[in-house]
Amino acid sequence: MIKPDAVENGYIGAILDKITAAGFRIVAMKYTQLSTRDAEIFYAIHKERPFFGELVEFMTRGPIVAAILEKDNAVDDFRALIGATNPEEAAEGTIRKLYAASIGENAVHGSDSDENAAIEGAFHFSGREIY
Ligand code: FUP
Repeated sequence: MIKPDAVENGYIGAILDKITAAGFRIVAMKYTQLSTRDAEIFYAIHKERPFFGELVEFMTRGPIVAAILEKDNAVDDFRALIGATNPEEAAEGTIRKLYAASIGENAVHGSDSDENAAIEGAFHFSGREIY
């Protein structure tokens, strides 16, 4: 996902450019806004964390871009491309270093495993939206 902060700041094009330049193929994509229920389901793993309320508030405050990306070693390579969760700790040139302001508003989400990528892809897209 390209998160609401990056959409608000006009970074959709720049972020998609970095993603495709890094060799990812976009197999599904949509511009949409999460409801509170959507965000609570998507981030259910963080339900007990102190930042959960703020995370849901942030993720629902404006539109996002959701996408499924395909590449060999996609999960690890995408996490390397986006950088550390906290942009202050993200490597130079990574998407979060370039386009994110804080750990709470960090521009992009990437799946952390192939299993979660399948779950998260199915959360956003039906089979007929995947090419
Ligand atoms: P990541 O896998 O890098 O997206 O990071 P996590 O799954 O650990 O966290 C998901 C989201 O929770 C982050 F993108 C932002 C939010 N978060 C905070 O707001 N504070 C924290 O200390 C950790 C995560």
